[in-house]
Amino acid sequence: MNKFFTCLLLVGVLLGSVPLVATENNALRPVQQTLCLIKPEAVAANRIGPIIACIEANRLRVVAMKMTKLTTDQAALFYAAQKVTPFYKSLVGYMSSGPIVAMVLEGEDSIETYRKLMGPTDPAQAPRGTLRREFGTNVEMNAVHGSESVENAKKEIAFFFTDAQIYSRLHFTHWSGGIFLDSARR
Ligand code: IDP
Ligand code: MG
Repeated sequence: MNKFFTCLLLVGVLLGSVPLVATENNALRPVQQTLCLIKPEAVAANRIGPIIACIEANRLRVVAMKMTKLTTDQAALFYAAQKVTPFYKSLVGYMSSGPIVAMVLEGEDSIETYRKLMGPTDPAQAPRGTLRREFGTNVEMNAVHGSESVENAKKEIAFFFTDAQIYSRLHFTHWSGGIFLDSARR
C-alpha cells in the first residue's frame, strides 16, 4: 500500500500538481495549505500577534488572512460535524460571539505541523509551548482552530476564502538535484 501512495505522489509531482520540498534529512514532504482560526476569546484578549508569531516561528506562512465575525448560521454550518454533540449549541454561540481572525497557512505537512503546534482540544491536556496551552482558556474556548485532513482543509479554506484571495508563497527559484527548493527555506 505504501508503494501505491509513493507512486501516486510521484505521478502528482511529475504532473506538477503536488509541490514538494526537501527537508534537512532529504526526506520529501508535501507542501499543504490549512485553515487556522483565532477564536473570539483570543482576539478579545489581544493575542492575535503572539499567536501569529508562534505560527511563523514554526515555518508556516500566512498566505491569506482576514478578520470577520460569524453569524450563528455560519458558525452552525462551519461546525456541522459537531451537531450531534451536547456542546454544539454552546460552541455555535461562542464562535459567533465576537470577531475572529481567519488565515490560510502554507508549509511542509502544514496540516499536521499546525495541529501539533495547536495541541490537543483541551488546553489542560496540551503540552507547554502549544498554542492551546499558552493561549486557551478551557476545552471550548481553546484559542485556535485547525483543519484535520487535506479534504477538510480544502472545504474549510473555501468557507472563508476564494482562490483569488490566497497568495501562495511557494517561490520555486531553483531546481536542485531533481528537487524544487522553496525560497522561503533559504
Ligand atoms: P479540535 O478543534 O481539536 O479539532 P473538535 O473535536 O473538532 O476539536 O471540536 C471542535 C471544537 O468544539 C473544539 O475546538 C472546541 O472549541 C469545542 N469542543 C470540543 N470538545 C468540547 C467539549 O467537550 N466541551 C465543549 N466544547 C468542546
Ligand atoms: Mg476538529
